[in-house]
Amino acid sequence: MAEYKLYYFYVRGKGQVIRYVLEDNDVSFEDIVVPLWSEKIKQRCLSDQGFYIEEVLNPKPDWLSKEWQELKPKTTFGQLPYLTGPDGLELSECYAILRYFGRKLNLYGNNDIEAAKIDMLLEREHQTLVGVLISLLTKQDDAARIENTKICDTLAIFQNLLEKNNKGEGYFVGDKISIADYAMLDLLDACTSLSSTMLDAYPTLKSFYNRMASREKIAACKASEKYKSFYVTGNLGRK
Ligand SMILES: N[C@@H](CCC(=O)N[C@@H](CS)C(=O)NCC(=O)O)C(=O)O
Repeated sequence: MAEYKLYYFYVRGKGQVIRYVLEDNDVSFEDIVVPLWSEKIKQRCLSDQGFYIEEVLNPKPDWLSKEWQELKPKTTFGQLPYLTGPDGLELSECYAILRYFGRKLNLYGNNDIEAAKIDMLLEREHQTLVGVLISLLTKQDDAARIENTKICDTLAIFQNLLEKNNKGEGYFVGDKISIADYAMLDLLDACTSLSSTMLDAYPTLKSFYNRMASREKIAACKASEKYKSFYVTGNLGRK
C-alpha cells in the first residue's frame, strides 16, 4: 500500500510540483485525481467557452462532481491539494506539502542560508505561478496575459539569480537539487503553456528547464498518458 495519498484535480495547477517531487524521489504515493466538475458541465472545460475565474471561485453547487462534493468537507480547508500519510498525517496548502517533502527528502539546501534562499525563491515563484494560472482563467489574449503578468521581467530576474549560482549550470541554490528547482520547473512548464517560445529569450533558464525536464523520472512522468491528459489549469483546454 502506498505510504501517501495525494489528492488533486485533473490539472497541473497547484499539484504538479508535488507530483514531480514525489515521482523524482521514489516516494510511494497514490496520485488520486479528483474530478472537479460534474459531467453536466465538464465539456465546457474543453470548449472555447471555458470557465473563467469568477465562475471557478463561485461555482453553482450542481457544477461540482459528486466525488468532489463528498471529499471537500473532509479536507482541511475545503480545497486541494490535500495529502494524507503515515501516523494520521493530513496536510493542505500546496507549499506546506512541498516544504514537508523538502525537509523529509533533504531537498531544502545544506544550511540555514540556503534554506532561506530556497524560501525566497519559492515565495516569488508561487506568486508568479498563481499570476500565470489566474491569467489563463481570464478573458484576454496571450500577448495581454504576458504583458499583464509581467512574466518576462520575472523570468529575467530568475535567470540572473540562476547565473549567480555555479554560472547557471546547476541548480538555483547551492550544489544540489532543492524544492526550489522543482517549483521552477513547474513554473516554466506553465510559461511554456502560455507561449511555446517564451523561454527562447532566456537561454540559461531554458537550459535549466531542459535539464530538469530530462531527468529520468521527470521525463517518464511527462511522457505518461496521465500527465499528457492534464491541463495547466481548469480552463481553455490548454495543456
Ligand atoms: N492556498 C491553497 C489554495 C488551493 C486552491 O486554490 N485549490 C483549488 C484548486 S487549485 C480548489 O481546491 N478549488 C476547488 C474548490 O475550492 O472547491 C494552496 O495553495 O494550496
